[in-house]
Amino acid sequence: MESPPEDPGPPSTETTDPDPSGGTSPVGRRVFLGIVGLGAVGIVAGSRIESGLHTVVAPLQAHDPTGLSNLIPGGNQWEIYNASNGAFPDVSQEEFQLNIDGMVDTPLTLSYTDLQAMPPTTLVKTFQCVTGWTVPDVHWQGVLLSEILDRAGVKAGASALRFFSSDNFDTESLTLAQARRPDIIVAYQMLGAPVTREHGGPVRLYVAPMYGYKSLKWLSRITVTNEVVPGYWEQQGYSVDAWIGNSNGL
Ligand SMILES: Nc1nc2c(c(=O)[nH]1)N[C@H]1C(S)=C(S)[C@@H](COP(=O)(O)O)O[C@H]1N2
Ligand SMILES: [Mo]
Repeated sequence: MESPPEDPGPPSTETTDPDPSGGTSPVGRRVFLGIVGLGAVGIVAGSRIESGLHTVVAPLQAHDPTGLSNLIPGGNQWEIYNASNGAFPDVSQEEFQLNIDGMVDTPLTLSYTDLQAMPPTTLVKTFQCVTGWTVPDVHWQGVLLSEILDRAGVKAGASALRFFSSDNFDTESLTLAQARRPDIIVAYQMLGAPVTREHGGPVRLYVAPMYGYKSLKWLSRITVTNEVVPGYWEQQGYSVDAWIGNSNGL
């Protein structure tokens, strides 16, 4: 048998070292990546696989080194990502608040019902994680970022948005121009129903033209600013501009 083509491997061998001291790791030893495979047949649904830096360094490789996606019946199904400590934030629709602050004329606090009362945008697209798994024809509904920005009023000199999660861990950024695109929403529905807790509910970002890591889960705060700050996954080596098919992921 011929051996398979050589895998270029991760860009830096340093990052594959579990580094029990936590000292030189770009991530730190407290970081865990929880992945729950939700197969359509449900065989692995509910199981939980957590490991330390082994899976955290996975994003640096252009495939799924955990092999987890192969275990999911039918393939092409959701993997639930939570780069923090594996505990999903638990925020009810009633207590949910989205704060918009920074370089705005009027800082806003929007409730779930405030978002639902704004003009809705529906998007249907294949969801694509940079590690290679995809889910076709996912329905989303939410509010365009541009609607929210117009309501708050963006001050002169602002050029970027920073997104915070109630996991208090992952963050994301977009340029102001990207954020005003018609295919980027603050989503309160996913898969035809309210966004579930695992998928980042009650409200997550959905950045349709970019890889999944831009679609920050458990969205809690948007800060209008003048600098693009790389989020957690980008600190692991992924492109800040995560255009599907035109970034360093695959
Ligand atoms: N807060 C938070 N948002 C996140 C992530 C995460 O670890 N934490 N993972 C990202 C990645 S890499 C992907 S592919 C998608 C996966 O969405 P899902 O967990 O709903 O399948 O969420 C993105 N948003
Ligand atoms: Mo991802």
